[in-house]
This record gives sequence, structure tokens and C-alpha cells, in this order.
Amino acid sequence: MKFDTISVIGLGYIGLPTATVFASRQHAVVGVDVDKHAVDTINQGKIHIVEPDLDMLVHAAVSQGFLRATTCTEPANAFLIAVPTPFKESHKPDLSHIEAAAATIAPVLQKGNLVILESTSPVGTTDALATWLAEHRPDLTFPQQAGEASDIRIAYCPERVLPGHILRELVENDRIIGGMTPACSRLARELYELFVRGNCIVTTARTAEMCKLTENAFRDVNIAFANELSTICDALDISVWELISHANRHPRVNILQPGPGVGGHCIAVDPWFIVDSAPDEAKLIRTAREVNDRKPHRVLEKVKNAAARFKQPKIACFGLAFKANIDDLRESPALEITHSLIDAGVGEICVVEPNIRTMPAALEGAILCDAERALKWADIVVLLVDHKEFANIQIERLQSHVVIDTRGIWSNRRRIADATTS
Ligand code: SAJ
Repeated sequence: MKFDTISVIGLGYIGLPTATVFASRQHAVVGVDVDKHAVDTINQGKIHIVEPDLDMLVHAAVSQGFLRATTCTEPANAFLIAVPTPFKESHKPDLSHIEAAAATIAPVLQKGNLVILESTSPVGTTDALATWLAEHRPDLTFPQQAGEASDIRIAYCPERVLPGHILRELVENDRIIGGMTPACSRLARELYELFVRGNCIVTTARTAEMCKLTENAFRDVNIAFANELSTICDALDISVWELISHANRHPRVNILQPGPGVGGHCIAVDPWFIVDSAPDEAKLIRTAREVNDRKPHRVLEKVKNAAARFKQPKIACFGLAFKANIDDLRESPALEITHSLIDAGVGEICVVEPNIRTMPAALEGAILCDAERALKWADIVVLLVDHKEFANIQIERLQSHVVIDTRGIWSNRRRIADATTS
């Protein structure tokens, strides 16, 4: 078989599910990560992240011998790189993890190997990866030197799965395959067709890189529209939730939901890669980022104003994750708001976050407790994440609190209740 062994570099939120899906189709997969704790956890058949059903699949793949994790790269037929691409100061992309991944796979590369970059990356990164690999291995030929005849095939194939639905979306979503040459695309497509049920669409590496950035910038701009509407509605004393629900009854209007800001490691980061590459052209994309980044400060001001009505305000923050029903706190506006409240000494703070067991170090000084206790204790309740556990809270339980609902899950129900009782 062409792909006797598949190696996945980076066993995080994308790499581990991808490695596991290949392994669950009975392909031998070696996962590589610099984090020894993650490697040991996976080799015990357990997981170090939260994603529905992933624990079961990893347990099965490891116990049947199809998935193994290690800290040292080993030879394979195909290498998939799924490492983080954060930004540095001034929102400049940080490609150091990709460069490090190139350095670790280069020594084990063999003629005929396929190297795929999945990490979200600025346009031109696949070419840079090919250059780094060629510098390490002058004995092999690469697509930028030998074109269709290259020893090593290289492609950019972005992941586009939604956290919380990763296992389903990995299989069902269409996949964009950006080979450096047509032969690179063909081989990459064969690899993904081992498990992808969606269409595998072939394009160039640069278009595939831009496609991934475009998808997330599109969502960011649309969320910014909703967030800007929410601040306009605050100023005009209109319920933004009611407004959006009415406007969305128009057949060609589909406004997203406002929130406390945009979090996660993707949407809050990727649009900056476009802005960095084309600063004079990407005006709307930059403004959307700025609108979304300002949103946590607006929520903070609202909470401060509410707290000013109490001598010793007790504030319960509901949710820390960057979105509903996950444990991921990366770039979370909820975390940022809670942290700023503690920092500014606005009052006593308690946090309700059903998806974590220990309070993050950054929130020292606040107590982690359950919803029941928080509701009994607090004067002010700030809903920051629409976790399913919070949606089930009876609105009668919130009658005696000042409620700041940044996601509209309680405000919506109050509105409906008000309408039916008046
Ligand atoms: N958000 C809102 N209002 C909304 C929708 C989202 O405030 O109406 C907020 C969320 O609360 C969260 C942030 O935006 O803080 C991002 O959440 P998300 O669900 O929009 O996206 P992610 O970051 O979980 O995943 C995105 C997805 N991209 C798109 O939908 C275009 C996913 O498909 C990508 O694979 C992923 O980024 C990624 O890895 O790039």
C-alpha cells in the first residue's frame, strides 16, 4: 500500500483527531508531539483535550495497535503537520512551530514521501516549508526545484473542522487540496480519500492557504456586524436579540449572534494573517478584528456600571471557555473579562465553568463553584458562555439578580416570557 505508515506532527485539537480517524480506518499512524505528557496520555489510550467521542476512538485505536505516540519523528510514507501558528507582536504570524516541524521530519524523509501542511498559515508558507526541507536535505529533490519529477511531494490542505464536532466534520466536510504541483495534489488527494466522504477539491497551495484564511475572516466580519449591532442597540435601548430574530426572517438576511467577543485560536487570529500580507487592501477585515477585540471592554464597562450600585458587589461569571460546550480557554473573551474584573477589584468574583476542574492560575483570587451556589451567593450574574448547563437554568432563579447576558440565552427567554404574560 502507498501509505503503510502515516505520521502526524502535532497532537492537539486537529492533529489527534486526524491521526485517530486514519487509525480507526486501520492505517498505522505514528503521532509526534513535543509534549511528553500528551504522548504518555495517548499511549495509555486516553486524551489530554476535550472533544466529544474522541476518547473512545483513541482508546480503540491505541489498544488495536493502529495508533502510537512518540516525541521523536520516525520514517513514514506521509507526514501531516498540524502545529500551532500563533501571532507575535504587531499581529505578525509566528511560523516557528512549522519551521521546527520541518527540522524534525527532514532527517527521516525518503524519496516518494508526501508532506502535507494543515496548520492555518499565511500565503506563501507552503513554499517556505519546501525551502526549509530542501535546505536540510540537499540529497533529495523538492517540487520548487524538480516540479512534477520531485522526490518529495508537498501540499497545503487546511483543516476546517468545528471544535465540538470535529470527528463528524473531518469525515463529512469538503477538503481543499493545494499541491505545489499536480502530482503533489494527486497524492495528497489519495491520502485524504482514505477517510474523507466530502469532495476533495484540487487547487494551488497559495489559493488553498488563502481559502482557509478567507473562511475565518468571513466569519469574523459577520460576527463583528452582530457585535456592532449589539452596541448600537444598547445605545438606542433596543433588544438586539429580538431585532436579529426579526431581521433574520427576511429570506436573504442571516445575521450571526453577538457575544462577549471572539475567541479561540482561529477566528481571532487568522484574519490578521491577511491584514499582515495586504495591509493597504484589507481594511474591512482589520476593522472587523478591531470591533470584535473591543467587545470584551464594553462588557467590562457594563459590569462595572452594574457593580457601582452595590457596596460590596458579589459577581458570578458564568463560563470561561471561548465558546459553548468545550473546555478550551484559548483566546477566550470570557477569561479576559473575568481576569479584568479581578484585576480592577470590581468586587468578589466567583466562576462557574462546568468543563474545567481547576481554576486557571490567571484567575487567582476567584472561586470556582457550581451554578446553584453561585446563584445563591451573587448579586450580579454575568453570562459569558452559552453552555448547555446554563441554558437549562430557570429564569425565575434569576429574578433577584442584576443579569448581564452577553449571549442572549436568558434575555431571549425573558422576552418570550414577558410577551406571554403581558
Ligand atoms: N461567535 C460569536 N457569534 C456567533 C458565532 C461565533 O460570538 O454567531 C464566537 C464564538 O463564541 C467564539 C468565536 O466566535 O468565541 C469563534 O467560534 P466559532 O464557532 O465561530 O469558530 P471556531 O473558532 O470554533 O472554529 C472556526 C470555524 N470556522 C468557520 O466557521 C469559518 C471552523 O470551521 C474552523 O475549522 C476553525 O475556526 C479553525 O480551526 O480555523
